[in-house]
Amino acid sequence: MTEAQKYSFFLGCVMPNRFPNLEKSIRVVMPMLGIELEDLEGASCCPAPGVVRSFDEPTWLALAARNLALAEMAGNDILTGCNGCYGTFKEALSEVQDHPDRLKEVQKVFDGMDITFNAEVEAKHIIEVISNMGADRIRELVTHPLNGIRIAVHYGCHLLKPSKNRPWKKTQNHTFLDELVEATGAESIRYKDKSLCCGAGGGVRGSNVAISVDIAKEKLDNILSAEVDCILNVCSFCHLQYELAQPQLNKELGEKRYQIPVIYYTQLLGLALGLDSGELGLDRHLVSTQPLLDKISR
Ligand code: 9S8
Ligand code: 9S8
Ligand code: COM
Repeated sequence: MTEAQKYSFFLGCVMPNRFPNLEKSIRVVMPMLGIELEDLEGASCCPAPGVVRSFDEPTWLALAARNLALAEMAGNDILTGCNGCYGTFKEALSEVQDHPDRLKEVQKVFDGMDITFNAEVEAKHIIEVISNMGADRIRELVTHPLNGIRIAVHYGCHLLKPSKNRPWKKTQNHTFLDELVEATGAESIRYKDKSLCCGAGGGVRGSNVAISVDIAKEKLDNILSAEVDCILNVCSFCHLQYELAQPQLNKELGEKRYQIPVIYYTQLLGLALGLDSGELGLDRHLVSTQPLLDKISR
């Protein structure tokens, strides 16, 4: 094995404030893969691409550059577990790298602030780092294969788009995440409109919850028809949407139709590495993960 890779871990807003259980699963599992996480002191909101950039692009760029600069000054690349944060960093980086005048513009904002930024840092998603290790390597590490577990994989929009500054193959039919899921022994199940948005991003959940939940309902209905044991995501905002939309829809319906456990990739991988469900924060979900855990322990 090559020497441990080290990253500045960027939390974003949703994970530490709403889902510290996901953060914990990342902090426990990544070191088991030889990835060291260093805290990024002083980080702010990324800021959210669909929200802040839509209102004030120069402010979005300067704040994103400041977070990137903190990692650059620490001598690390920046690592995030949220697709939205990933989108902001990828797009802010390509903006300043492709347009020297925009780099100068943010450097001017940092004048007198003890911040140096040369846009030399890279931004990675947790899934990108794991995917670069390869599904075969993950399969070798698995000690508790999750055979018989049926999973609906949700990639999320910002992980993949716009494709011009994403590292993945240019296709509408991505498989890298399904491969990483199947490396745990579980099965990734096809379902209708898999690449559809969860309905949360682009500021939709923030501005109109009813529309946002209606989109989520369409996804959830398709996932229900596929008869899976859980939804798997790699984005703290998609996670929030699937966790919150299900109880809300049940309340509106007056029946418990939507009870699909929603889990994050490092939680799934952690189970396959033999970690305890509590250690992975699986006991802290809004939609109970118990049916999934019961099936795994059978
Ligand atoms: S930070 Fe502030 S709101 Fe959020 S989680 Fe992900 S996107 Fe970036
Ligand atoms: S899908 Fe459409 S925009 Fe997004 S990445 Fe996370 S939240 Fe769900
Ligand atoms: C989605 C983030 S992950 S945002 O709502 O598009 O900013």
